[in-house]
Amino acid sequence: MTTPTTNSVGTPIASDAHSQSVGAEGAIALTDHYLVEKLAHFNRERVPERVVHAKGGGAFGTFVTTHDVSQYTRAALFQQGAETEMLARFSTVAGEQGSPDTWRDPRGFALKFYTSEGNYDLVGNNTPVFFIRDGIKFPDFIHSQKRLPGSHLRDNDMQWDFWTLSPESAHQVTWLMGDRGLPKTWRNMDGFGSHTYQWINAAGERFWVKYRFKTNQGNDFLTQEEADQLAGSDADHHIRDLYTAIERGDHPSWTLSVQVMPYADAKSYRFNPFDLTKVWPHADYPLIEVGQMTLDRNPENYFAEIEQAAFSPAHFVPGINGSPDKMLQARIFSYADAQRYRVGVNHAELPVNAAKTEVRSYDKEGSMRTRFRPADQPVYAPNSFGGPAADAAAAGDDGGWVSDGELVRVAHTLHPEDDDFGQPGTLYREVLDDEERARLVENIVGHVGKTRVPAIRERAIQYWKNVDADLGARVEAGLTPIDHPRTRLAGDPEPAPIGTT
Ligand code: HDE
Repeated sequence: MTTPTTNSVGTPIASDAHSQSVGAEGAIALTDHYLVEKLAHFNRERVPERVVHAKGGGAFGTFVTTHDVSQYTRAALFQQGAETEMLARFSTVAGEQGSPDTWRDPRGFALKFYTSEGNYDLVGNNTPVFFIRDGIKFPDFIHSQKRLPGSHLRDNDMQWDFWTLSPESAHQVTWLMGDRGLPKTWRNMDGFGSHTYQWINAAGERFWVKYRFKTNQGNDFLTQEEADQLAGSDADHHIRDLYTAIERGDHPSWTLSVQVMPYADAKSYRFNPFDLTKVWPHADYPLIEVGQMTLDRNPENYFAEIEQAAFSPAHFVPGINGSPDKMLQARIFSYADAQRYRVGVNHAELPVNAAKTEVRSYDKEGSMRTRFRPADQPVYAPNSFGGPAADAAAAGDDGGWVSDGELVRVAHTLHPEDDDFGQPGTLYREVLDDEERARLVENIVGHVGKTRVPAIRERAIQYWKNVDADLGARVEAGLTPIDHPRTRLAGDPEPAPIGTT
C-alpha cells in the first residue's frame, strides 16, 4: 500500500487529480480547501531572487587549518588542526536566476563557516579587486550591468558608459575581459576575500589581511566562443559540473593562504591598502599558507539550502574584523538587510543559516519564529534572573583602528601610488603572457564592438590606452566602424540579430 498523501497539516487527502465540483460537470466548490491551499501555496513558492548574484549553486564541505597562524589571529577556526563544517555558494553577478552560467562576469565565492564561536561568513569573488571603491556607487553600477528599463535588454553602451566614467573600474574590467572572466568550471577558479580584513591575535595585536583560495584543480577558462555555445546548449553548465563532480566522489578543494600586513604599515604604504581596486604585490606581502577547504556534500534541497542561504560580511568571529575599506563597510550593512527582505527577519533560524553553537540572543518573535527561550528566562538585558550577559572577555578584542576628523564626503586620503591605471597596466604587461594578452584584446574588441554610441566607444578606446598604450592601440585597430550609430539608450532601432540579414 502506498503512503497516503496529506495536506499541510497532516490530514489524509482524497485526490490529487480531481477538484470537488457540484456534479461532474458543475462549478468547483470553494469548500475544496485542499485545492485552494495547493494553488495558494504554489503561488508563493518563489522568494525574491538576489538583486545581484541571483544565479548560483553550492555545496557543503570542511575547512581544515593545516598551518600555525596563531601569531596573527585568535579565531578558533584558524587554529592549527581545527576542522570546521562549511558551505560554499558560487554565482554570476548580473544574470537573473535562469541566466546562463557562462556569461562573462565575475563569479561570487561566498563561504559560510559554522565555527565553534558562531558563524563566520567570507563573501568574496573569484577576483581580488572590484569595479568601484565606494558602496554609494553600487546600485548605479549594477543598474548599468543589468537591463535597460524600456526594452529589458542588456546593453553594452550602458556598461561601457559607466566603466569609462568610473576609471577606478579599470583593474577589475581588465580581469573581467581576460580569461578569469569565463572560468571553465567553479572548480577551476580561485577565490578571494577581496577586501582587506583585520586579524587580531590572542595578545590583542592587530594585522591587515587578504585571503586567497587557490584552486587545487588548476585554473582553467572557457574561450568566448565556447562560453557562447554553452550558454545555448547547457545554461546550467557550472551548477551541473559541481554537482556531478561531488556525486562521483571527485571532491574539489582549495588551499587558503593569506597576505599579512603589520598594522602600522598601512599608513605609510605606497598606496591605500584598503582600496578594493588594488592588489598587494606578493613581493611586499608574501602568501602564508593557512589550510584546505574541500567540498564533499551536495545540498539535498536546492531551495532550502542554497536559495535560502543568507551570507553576510558582518558575520565575524573573535579574532577577525573589518577595515577602513568603505566598500566593506557598506556591505556590512547591506547583506542582512537583503536577507530580511528576501528570506525574512528570522532567516538565521533556517537550518542552512543556523549556527552550530548555542544562540543566546535577546531577539524575539517576528515572522516565522521557531526559536524561543524557556518561559522562566528573561527576554531582556540587563536582568536579575540569570539570563545571559554580554562579556567582553568572551568576545575578545573587537579590533578597530584609529580614525578621526569631520564628517565629509571625499575620496580617501591619497598615497603616492593611488592611481586607477597603474595596476591594470602591470597586469597586462607583466602578469599575462602573449596568448592571454591576445585573448584579452579579442574579448575587449568583441565587447566594445557592440557599443553604438560613438562618444562612448571613443572613451572606451582611451580607457584602454590609459591602461597601456599598446593595449589601447590594439583595441582601436581591432574595432570596425559603428554600423548603426545611436544617440539615445532607448528608441534607436536595433541592428538585426546575427543570422537574420
Ligand atoms: Fe555583494 N551583494 N555587494 N559584493 N555579493 C549581494 O546580498 C553589495 C560586493 C557578493 O551567494 C547581495 O544576499 C553591496 C563585493 C557575493 O548569497 C547584496 C556592495 C563582493 C554575493 C549585495 C557589494 C561581493 C553578493 C544580494 C558594494 C566581493 C552572493 C543578495 C558595497 C568581494 C552571496 C544578498 C550569495 C550578494 C550588496 C559589493 C560579493 C544586495 C552594497 C565587493 C559573492 O546585499
